[in-house]
Amino acid sequence: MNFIKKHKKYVIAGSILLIYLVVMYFIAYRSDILDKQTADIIIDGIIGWRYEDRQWNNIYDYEYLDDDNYFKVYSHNHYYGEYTLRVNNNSLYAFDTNYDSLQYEGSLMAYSSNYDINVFLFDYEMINDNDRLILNDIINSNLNYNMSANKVIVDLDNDESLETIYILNFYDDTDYVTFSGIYVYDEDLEEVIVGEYLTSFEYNVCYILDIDEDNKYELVLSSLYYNNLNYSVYKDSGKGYELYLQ
Ligand SMILES: [Ca+2]
Ligand SMILES: [Ca+2]
Repeated sequence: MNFIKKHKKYVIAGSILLIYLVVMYFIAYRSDILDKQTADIIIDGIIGWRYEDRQWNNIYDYEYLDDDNYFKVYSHNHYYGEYTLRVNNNSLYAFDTNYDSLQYEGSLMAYSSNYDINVFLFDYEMINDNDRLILNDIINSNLNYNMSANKVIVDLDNDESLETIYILNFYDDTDYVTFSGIYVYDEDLEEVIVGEYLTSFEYNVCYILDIDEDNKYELVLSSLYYNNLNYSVYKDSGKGYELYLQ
């Protein structure tokens, strides 16, 4: 006790130095972890993104998909397991350890990463009368019967309050898309992610996943333009969802 009192100044200085070193160590440690994070995300063999050196880039070369590289494979509402992949002519082929190929219909998303990527599995739900009232208000018109509208309910920002994502597509008599929109509705706040009149694009929400470990989900949207299917990632920038990867 006397020793501490006697050398109070040195004890305080030593403690501050120690705390400083511990904090600096954890900052350097965290920085080192972030530097080493890598991920590949591939959708349908149509598009892929790679995270490396703290940035995302498009994947153009799929030759690296060797037999040792196992990906976690998903549809929007199902996790299939781990498979090796082949990409050929914009198609994705997944093989198990016996080299049997995965039989699937529709869309597949696959990722391989050395950090946690959280995937939210969901089913599309039909809209109800209350949704119609909300949507009438949002798009300021009476919803006609040539409309395809679905919703997905999810807590996008991890605040324990659920958001509703509305997916709307209107068609005219020739099945031409006359309006396509994706909205996020949170109590009485709505946000337009995409919304286009007189468009040939048909948008849908295909995957919901957290690709960057910030506990907030990104949205993977598909856009169908005539027969041309493409995907892009939208991320909440803090001021709403914005195009992040394409
Ligand atoms: Ca929420
Ligand atoms: Ca995120």
